[in-house]
Amino acid sequence: MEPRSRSTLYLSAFLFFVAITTWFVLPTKYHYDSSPPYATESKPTFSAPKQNVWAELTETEAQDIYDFVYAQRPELNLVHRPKSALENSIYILETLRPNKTDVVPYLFEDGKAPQRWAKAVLALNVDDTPSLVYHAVGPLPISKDSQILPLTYPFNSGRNHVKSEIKDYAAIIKFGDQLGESLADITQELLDAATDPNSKDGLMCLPRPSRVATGGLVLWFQFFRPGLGSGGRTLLPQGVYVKVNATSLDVDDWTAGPYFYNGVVYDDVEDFRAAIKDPNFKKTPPNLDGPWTDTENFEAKPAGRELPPPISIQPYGGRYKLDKQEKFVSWFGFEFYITTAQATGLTLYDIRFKGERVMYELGLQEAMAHYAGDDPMAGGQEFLDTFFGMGKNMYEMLPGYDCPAYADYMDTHYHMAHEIHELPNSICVFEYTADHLLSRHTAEFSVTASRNTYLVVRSTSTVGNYDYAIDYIFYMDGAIEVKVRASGYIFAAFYRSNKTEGEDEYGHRIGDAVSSSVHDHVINFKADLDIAGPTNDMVRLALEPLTKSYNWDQPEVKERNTMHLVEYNVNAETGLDWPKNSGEFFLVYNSIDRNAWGQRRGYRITSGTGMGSTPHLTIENSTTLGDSARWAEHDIWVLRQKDTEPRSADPLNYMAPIDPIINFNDMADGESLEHGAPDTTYDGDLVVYFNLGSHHIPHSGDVPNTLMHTSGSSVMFVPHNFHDRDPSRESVQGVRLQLDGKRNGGGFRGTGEDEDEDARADLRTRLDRRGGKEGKVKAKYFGATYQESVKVPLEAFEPDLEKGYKTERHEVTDLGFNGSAAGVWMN
Ligand SMILES: *[C@@H]1O[C@H](CO)[C@@H](O)[C@H](O)[C@H]1NC(C)=O
Ligand SMILES: *[C@@H]1O[C@H](CO)[C@@H](O)[C@H](O)[C@H]1NC(C)=O
Ligand SMILES: *[C@@H]1O[C@H](CO)[C@@H](O)[C@H](O)[C@H]1NC(C)=O
Ligand SMILES: *[C@@H]1O[C@H](CO)[C@@H](O)[C@H](O)[C@H]1NC(C)=O
Ligand SMILES: *[C@@H]1O[C@H](CO)[C@@H](O)[C@H](O)[C@H]1NC(C)=O
Ligand SMILES: [Cu+2]
Repeated sequence: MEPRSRSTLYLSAFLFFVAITTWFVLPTKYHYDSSPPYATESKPTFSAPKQNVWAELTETEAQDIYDFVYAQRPELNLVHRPKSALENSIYILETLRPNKTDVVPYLFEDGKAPQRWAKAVLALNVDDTPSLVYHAVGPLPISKDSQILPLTYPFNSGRNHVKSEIKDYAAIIKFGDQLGESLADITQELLDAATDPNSKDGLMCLPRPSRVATGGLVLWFQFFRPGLGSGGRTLLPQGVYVKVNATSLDVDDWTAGPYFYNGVVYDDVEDFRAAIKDPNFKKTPPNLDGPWTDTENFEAKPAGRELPPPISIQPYGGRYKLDKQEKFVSWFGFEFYITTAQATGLTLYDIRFKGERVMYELGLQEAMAHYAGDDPMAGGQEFLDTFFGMGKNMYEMLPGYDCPAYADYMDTHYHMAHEIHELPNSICVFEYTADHLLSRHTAEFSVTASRNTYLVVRSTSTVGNYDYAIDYIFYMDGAIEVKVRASGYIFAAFYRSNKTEGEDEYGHRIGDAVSSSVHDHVINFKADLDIAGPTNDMVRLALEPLTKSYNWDQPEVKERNTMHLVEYNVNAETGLDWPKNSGEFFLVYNSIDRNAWGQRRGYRITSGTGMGSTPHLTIENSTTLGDSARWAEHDIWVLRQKDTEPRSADPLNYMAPIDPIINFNDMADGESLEHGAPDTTYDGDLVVYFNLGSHHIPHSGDVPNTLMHTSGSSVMFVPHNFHDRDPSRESVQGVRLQLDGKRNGGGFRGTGEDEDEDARADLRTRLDRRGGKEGKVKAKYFGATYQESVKVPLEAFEPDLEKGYKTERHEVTDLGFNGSAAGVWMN
């Protein structure tokens, strides 16, 4: 790995916080696990029941694969670290996740572990065009039986490669620098600055690539101020745009122009220069950097800021079990494995609740941000963030801030361009007790309350300007929530002051010369539901208005306006949108299993605890996206499970939107979901894809950064007749206060002398009788309580971040092709 310089800027923020040591009285018993929250050694006592067959490649495996591929493919002249896109190399190396068909016998039928294979993305120069080519290498460990095969089965295009029109990323950046420098007179006049990529005040001239239907590559360059202090460059677009015809593979053939400024298109640079010299030329104010882009205010002293806020502690230790080696988690009946991939970050596998299957797989597929606007940058801008790597950009968590100080952390590793990269403490696992209850009830002589404690698995991916915090949350009733919150800098548009009509058509003005730039975030997840087993049905259970005459209503009420349940089967693969007025329940039922009441055992899929219903893409048939992200067009999809359709998207779709390597339309193609006789070819195993995200209309409060509560969205999977009763009753912790009742009634009976014998007998089996006469209230706890005072070490609420933070430099992507799935060019 490269040597890295320590970023002191990042940590200095925390020096401001005043640590206050708190001593609780009577530290008679010291339960607190005082190992630092960054400790990586796993508790040796717990191990996963099976091997994590989805686990990322080990360093040894990767090394063996590199050696094998170099030896087997000498004709490719593979280099370790390419200096240009025309050198051949093994770009990405990671686990090729085994087919579900091969894993299920291992997990559930004592079958043998599936073969282990690797996925290698080779960066190859094919006919002088850089291409990324998927291969499968295996079985592992490398032996005489191992092979290198083209990997095509996961891609419904039938191809295993995508061509890159970006032959030479460094040349594009250099072209932009030179273009910017050649326009120094213009930028001085309009923006009061010149292009200088090496100066902290110099402009940058950066491209938005776009592949046009005619087959050519067009780059729209725009000037940006660098925003070095904060990283806030995306708030600083400058409103001067240049189109570059980059169709030719030879950069010397590229041509610049037309130019766009203040709503006017100029054919070439001479027209532009002439117009500027015209006394009637209308300038629009530039978008200058300043304290407004700073993320922190270290100076503000409103009342209250001198004290730190309340935080959560965990004095007696966690109740989950973690096998860090196998990345296996067990908590109050939930069990699952975790793995990671460079493109998609975390995926959870084999999620069970109280021994029963709930999901085979749950994980991110793609994260899109799609913009709109009347300028050449915002008007065609769209990001598919797996291309930049939602896993590769999963940076270290800040203990005490990203996750509670007591959280457990796991590292991730990935293999790229013949290097192993470590992302330390990039996954955290912790329990948290909400500030609100899971259940409560007050009766005449009693009150009962159950705490809402849940388990969170969290990671944060920073893709350029945006940070996505992704949570998988497990609740004691068997519910599972997937939640995404985003923060960071919006990608703003330049605001032209000559706008007169429609000035708020694509966002709000949020500064002197900056518009908030409306965009849709649509973030796709896969949930391979196996509700009590793989054979499932999906239904829409609708609550519909009804006008009906009931015989018991006669003669007074001839017809009653009321409502009732109507069930609709989902018989074929389709996309669904959240119903109006939440008027339908989307349910996945086991096809055979019933609960004690004869009801099909199921889970409901519902929009969860976010800013409202989770959205899909507003745009129909997006010009920019082509066929690269058709999953964004509805909220929920239900499809047949197939080994040949492991994912809804591929990162390389970003490079070939018109002819993507995976076209989701061809996956969701209306195949029947009916199963059993007479058609026995389909076993009823279905997969759900769902979208999180937001229609983001940023406003003045998104500056400097978008806030996590306004960007939050979630989908929940909630048991629906899955059990006979609420299973959380066995797990929750709470209290029942029994008041000194003197008579029957009130929901729970009192203990008065006037009760008849039967009622008293019943009561004795349910409650301890109140003891002596000393108090009026008896508190009866279910689950353990805190028993003694504890001494809480400072680390438990204010981790020493200067000591614990391991990362020395974040290799955050610049949203260019360099460092994306399209290649990395070390120079
Ligand atoms: C996984 O399934 C696909 C599609 O059936 C098949 O082509 C491939 O060989 C399988 N992989 C392994 C390792 O068996
Ligand atoms: C591309 O990224 C690599 C790795 O971060 C870096 O060393 C190199 O300087 C970058 N090249 C350009 C042209 O930005
Ligand atoms: C772009 O440049 C190519 C040559 O590199 C040329 O063939 C093509 O006509 C140009 N396109 C336009 C729209 O000028
Ligand atoms: C202002 O912008 C509009 C397009 O939004 C353009 O048609 C017009 O020519 C511009 N006016 C000036 C004076 O730049
Ligand atoms: C989108 O494409 C579909 C299928 O070709 C078509 O039916 C629909 O009218 C299109 N909508 C728009 C707005 O282009
Ligand atoms: Cu946004």
